[in-house]
Amino acid sequence: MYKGQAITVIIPCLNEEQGVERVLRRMPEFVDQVIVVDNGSTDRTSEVARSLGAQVIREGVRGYGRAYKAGFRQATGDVIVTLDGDHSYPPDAISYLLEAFLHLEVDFLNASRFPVRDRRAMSFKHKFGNLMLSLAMSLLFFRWVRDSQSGMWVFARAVLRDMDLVSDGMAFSEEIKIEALRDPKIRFAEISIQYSSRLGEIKLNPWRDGFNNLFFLLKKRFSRRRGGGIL
Ligand SMILES: Nc1nc2c(ncn2[C@@H]2O[C@H](COP(=O)(O)OP(=O)(O)O)[C@@H](O)[C@H]2O)c(=O)[nH]1
Ligand SMILES: [Mg+2]
Repeated sequence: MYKGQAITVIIPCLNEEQGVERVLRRMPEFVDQVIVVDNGSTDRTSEVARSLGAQVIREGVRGYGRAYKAGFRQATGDVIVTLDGDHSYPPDAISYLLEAFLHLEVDFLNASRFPVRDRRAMSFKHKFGNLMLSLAMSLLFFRWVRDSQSGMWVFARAVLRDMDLVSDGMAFSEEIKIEALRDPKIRFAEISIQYSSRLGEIKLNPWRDGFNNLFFLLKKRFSRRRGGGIL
């Protein structure tokens, strides 16, 4: 519990045995439920996560978005916090983000990786790609978002009820922010965190996922909403 709110942390993992161990060892005591969603890891990700007290969910179909949707269905907390299993996002920032979430009285808080202080954490190509995608999202949805691709968010579980989340892949990260921004009932804010270099191998394919995400933004902007939430 954090100031009367039950907290669920969700971590999607694909072959992150090294990173997830570090992340789980640094998980704050006040977190009530830790969910690791694994779909197809061939290393010891699930065993390591279970041994460190996480609830491990197996999802049959691959994909970052798919994993999150499976995790959301099992979440019981009032507030959901997400981060990668690669130890690039700081578990120590969870208390700081929750404090800001409550203090700012928002419903969705995005943790921005920018400005990146650790030069090894993100290559120039990645920074440039991230900037372009965030710029595209800001222009298409009329709201300045510094880091549309961040994987660390803090939000009230209740907001999922009205979200139309269709992406099963990496575009899920921008989609959940778009759904938050589009809904006038959801108060949105963004603050900076420290981002560091990941442990283990990157799952993102920069060119393929970059263009997919750009295309997804356009599709999301100009297609009709399906309506109905995911929970
Ligand atoms: N369960 C699951 N997790 C995934 C999948 N793809 C990526 N991930 C996890 O999602 C997080 C983000 O992937 P990552 O390679 O770090 O991408 P980046 O942070 O955008 O560079 C990591 O914890 C990955 O292990 C997937 O298909 N299934
Ligand atoms: Mg990552």
